Amino acid sequence: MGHYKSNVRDLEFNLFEVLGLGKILESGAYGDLDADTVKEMLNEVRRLAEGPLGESFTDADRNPPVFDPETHTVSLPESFKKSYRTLQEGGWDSFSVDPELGGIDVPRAAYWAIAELILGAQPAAFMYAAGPGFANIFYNNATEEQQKWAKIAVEQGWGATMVLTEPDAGSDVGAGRTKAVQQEDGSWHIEGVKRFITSADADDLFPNIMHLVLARPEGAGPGTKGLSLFFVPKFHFDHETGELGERNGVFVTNVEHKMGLKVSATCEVTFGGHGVPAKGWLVGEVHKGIAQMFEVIEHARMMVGTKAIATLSTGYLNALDYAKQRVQGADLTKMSDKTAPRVTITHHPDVRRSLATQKAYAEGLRAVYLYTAAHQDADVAAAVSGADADLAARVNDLLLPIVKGVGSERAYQYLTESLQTLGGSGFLQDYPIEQYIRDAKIDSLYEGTTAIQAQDFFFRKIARDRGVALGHVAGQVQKFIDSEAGNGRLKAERKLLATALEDVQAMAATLTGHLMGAQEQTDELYKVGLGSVRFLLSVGDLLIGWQLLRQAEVAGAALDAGAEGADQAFYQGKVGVAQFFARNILPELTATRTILSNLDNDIMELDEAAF
Ligand code: ST9
Ligand code: FAD
Repeated sequence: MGHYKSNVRDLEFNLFEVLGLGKILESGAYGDLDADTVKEMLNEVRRLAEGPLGESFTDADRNPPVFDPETHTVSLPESFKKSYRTLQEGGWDSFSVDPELGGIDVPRAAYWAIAELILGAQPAAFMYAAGPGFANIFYNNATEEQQKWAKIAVEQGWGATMVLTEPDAGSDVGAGRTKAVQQEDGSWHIEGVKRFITSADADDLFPNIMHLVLARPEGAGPGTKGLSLFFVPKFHFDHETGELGERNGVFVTNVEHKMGLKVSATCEVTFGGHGVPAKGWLVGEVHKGIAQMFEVIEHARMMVGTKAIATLSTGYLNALDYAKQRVQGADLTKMSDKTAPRVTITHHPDVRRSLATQKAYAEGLRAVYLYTAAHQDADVAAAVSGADADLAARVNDLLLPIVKGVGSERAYQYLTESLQTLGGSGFLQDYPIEQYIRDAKIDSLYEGTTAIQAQDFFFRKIARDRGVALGHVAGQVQKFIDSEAGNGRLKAERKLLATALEDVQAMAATLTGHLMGAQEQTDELYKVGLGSVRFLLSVGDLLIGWQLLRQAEVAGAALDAGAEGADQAFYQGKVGVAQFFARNILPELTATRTILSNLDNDIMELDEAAF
């Protein structure tokens, strides 16, 4: 048995019992794809994830990539390459690209559910497998001539990278100095050094690598708007036949030594520094680099959040498994009886509290990312929340920083509870949880740190959107609160949810007040910055609570209908965890509301020396 513990039952519950995907598929909107086929796909990938894909998880951590500075190449552990190939051979790297590129039309919710299994078992493999997806985005932005290159990239199974970051341009992408010089033949020479680039070399996994690079054309303006997006292949190729040719002047010049996610090679990449020009082509022949790159970033942020949530889920399930077997101490009610029988640790209230919290966040966040994914398809969104295509896109935009920012922060926070459940054994490398924690820490950092997600959420996704998407989601929560959900049994919990919604709305109003106030007094903006991460996490808790209670409603109905055996336990778990979250976590939002309503700028005024 490998390290990875999947939860396909919960994925199916979300897709078919909560989101109602079966009905949408029945309408024929996705061709021949029906619910049974999606279930088969999930089970096929589960087998892969629990078997050969996850098999190399530990070995790949202990034997990280090796960089050869002479040849500018990266060697990956054989065990990992073997795992990766099982993903490729199954076609799971490319099945979801547009049909004209050879993929099948799959609802995004189903796609991300499948992705969760891969991301939980072997996250780096999913990241190396970005080539077809990135080629798809390139295809959608490309000139007719470039579309042929995108097709070649998919057909030949190229790898791909997204290249933004530089030593002095991390969160502040617009500070990038890498330059692009136009050539007479219409191509460009890229010159500069990028760092922290994922999968910039990948041993022999791919025949070629497509780098999507942000660089500043000579004479272009400052900031992100002065950046353009370039397609820079590792090897030149015949633009008609795809036959590979000379090496292009883009070279890996270092590989980082990291805390976790070690088998994912994080590279310094030098363009045009080794006597060979790094030739690139302007994507779509238009200078819209940052907007084009954000199409990639949106997918990558969704991936990062889903990765974190997948890791929390397997962490929780490993902890649960251990807790059910580990015998230690007597039942608390028999603590003074030294001869009392010893019990498994699941009998201890604090272990129960911890397991329930882990379960609530793992399953609640899963529901949130799948609800978000449901808004990535207009027809699914219409069925799930009544949003039209425009609103669906706004809701997706609104929720991406929740999936990414909240998913990563909560996963890391509660994976430590998973480790704690194992006691001292959790600290050992005999169990996967210490690696989960190391591997998941990156999720709150790359693709925009949590602070950046929180600012994106408030300034762009709420204020700039004039609260349209937030209003729609809040309306959905309110509708649930006002309903008879739970047939009388969830009444108290719906009330707690109502308080949480009011708390979040008050926080939004407070931050908006500071934003407006900044027109008169600019340092009012600091208060938004001081409160924004807590606001993001609070909205996350509200959405998790709402989704868990919606699930409890569905589960309650299934129980009333006479669910038995494993199903009965599953549904009882849904009701139990939703009640636990509503009673134990949601009330914390009231304290955060009070804190945010009393924000002051004192620590902004404190001299740096006083820190
Ligand atoms: C990285 C990679 O960290 C890590 C992992 C790599 C893994 C690779 C594999 C992934 C595989 C998964 C995917 C599978 C693919 C499947 C595909 C299937 C088809 N939304 O606010 P402004 C745009 S990479 C959309 O003024 P500043 C917009 O165009 C490194 N667009 O920003 C806007 O113009 P306008 C990641 C957005 O102050 C323009 O930007 N690095 C959004 O100039 C300017 O906006 C980061 O993430 C948005 N949310 O710059 C950097 N926001 O307003 C983090 C902005 O006119 N830093 N735009 O519309 C930031 O995000 C900064 O806030 C900043 C600030 C750079 C945007
Ligand atoms: P900084 O931007 O220096 O941030 C430092 C701290 O300051 C953070 O806590 C941050 O939240 C805070 N901060 C910074 N600016 C603000 C602000 N305006 N407001 C509030 N707080 C702020 N990049 C790529 O282009 N391609 C990749 O494939 C890629 N893969 C990566 C893989 C790994 C393993 C790592 C570690 C990084 C990767 N990155 C990649 C880069 C990654 O996206 C950046 O590290 C990230 O965006 C943060 O930038 P930084 O490290 O320079 O931190």
